[in-house]
Amino acid sequence: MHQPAISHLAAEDPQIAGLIEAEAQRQFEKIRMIASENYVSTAVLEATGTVLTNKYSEGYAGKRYYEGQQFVDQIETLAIERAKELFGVDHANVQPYSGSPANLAVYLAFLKPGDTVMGMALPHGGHLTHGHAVSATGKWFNATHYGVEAETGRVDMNKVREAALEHRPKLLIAGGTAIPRTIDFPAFAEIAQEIGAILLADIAHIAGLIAGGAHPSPAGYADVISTTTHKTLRGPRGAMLMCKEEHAKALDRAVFPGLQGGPHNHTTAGIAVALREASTDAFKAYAHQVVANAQALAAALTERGFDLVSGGTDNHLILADLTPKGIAGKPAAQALDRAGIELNYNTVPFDPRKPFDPSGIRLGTAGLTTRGLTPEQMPQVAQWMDEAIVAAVKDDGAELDRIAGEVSDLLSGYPMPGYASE
Ligand code: DSN
Repeated sequence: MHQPAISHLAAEDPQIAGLIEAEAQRQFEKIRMIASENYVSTAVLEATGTVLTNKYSEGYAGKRYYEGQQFVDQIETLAIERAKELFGVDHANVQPYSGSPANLAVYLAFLKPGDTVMGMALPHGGHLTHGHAVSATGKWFNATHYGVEAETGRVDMNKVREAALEHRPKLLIAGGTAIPRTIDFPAFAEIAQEIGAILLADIAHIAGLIAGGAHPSPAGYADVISTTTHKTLRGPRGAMLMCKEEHAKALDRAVFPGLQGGPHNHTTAGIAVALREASTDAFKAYAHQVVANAQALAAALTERGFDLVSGGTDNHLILADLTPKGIAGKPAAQALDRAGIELNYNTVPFDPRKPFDPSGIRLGTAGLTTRGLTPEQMPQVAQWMDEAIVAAVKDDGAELDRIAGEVSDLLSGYPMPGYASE
């Protein structure tokens, strides 16, 4: 059953309630390894499902356009103060609806259409909003990109510097969505300083690792830090922007009234709760365990002949090229899902295949670590993955179902916040 219970919903709308219950059970039974997903705490779930959803609050604490902000102001201020403390920044804005609007606010704050930006290429691990051609950021700005080296799967900071000196972007972006290695924020800052660019560190994937001390922080190096709140940070779906004091006004204005209307107050409350959780010793241990699990899983996959981009991982994320396994990413991801192992197909750097049918898979350990799995169990996870891929190649559905049963048996012993097995 979903926790907190959804009995009112079940009475009012059994169809939707039934689907939510089914989703809760699905999340309980699967090893969820989509690298951008996690399980929020029951406290975060409760905060996001409250009467705060009834309230409009355009503006910022103390300067709202509607009355009745006595409590919302306090909630948003708490979220901001917790973010500032946790990440060691001068200023935080907790209103962006999600990562893409948060990044767009940075463009609005610092750039004019047509200005040059430079981010990591999407097929090399960047994000759509880092100037990809199909994104508004690629259509309205002059986007240039850096990537990883074919031999190492890693970014060569000398090449980033050369490209930055050639293109002289006004905005340089560090970070992305499929980067298994430590991001060198000091080196990015040095380059940004040399060319007079604003440095944006997009830490959406690694925010929880940074909060827990398991990845170096961009605070003190980047002009602006953007992050979603729902990945390794383990909060509700939302985003934050953090910056040095000198950029606070420009960023706040870009978020509201530049791009958004009223903030989602129920999400703000959930973010505040998640930030408090992320400041605990238990969360620090969690962040380090996420990395330990990813490294143990990477080692076990390598032993089984998986070709990992960059040869392993420093964080929560693993990117594998399945070409040596004789299967493309999409059919593999579909077979793994049937086998109870959820991840996504993904392009790998220099992928000869198309993004909708690429060569690789991307996986992460934030969710399975929240469930309580440990490095000792990662060889078993790698074995199931390997067996499922062999079964997919042979089109052996029965074998996939056998693995799904074993996965579900294992996970039945690991509680999931938000769900109570009957
Ligand atoms: N969808 C997110 C991810 O999976 O990394 C990025 O926006």
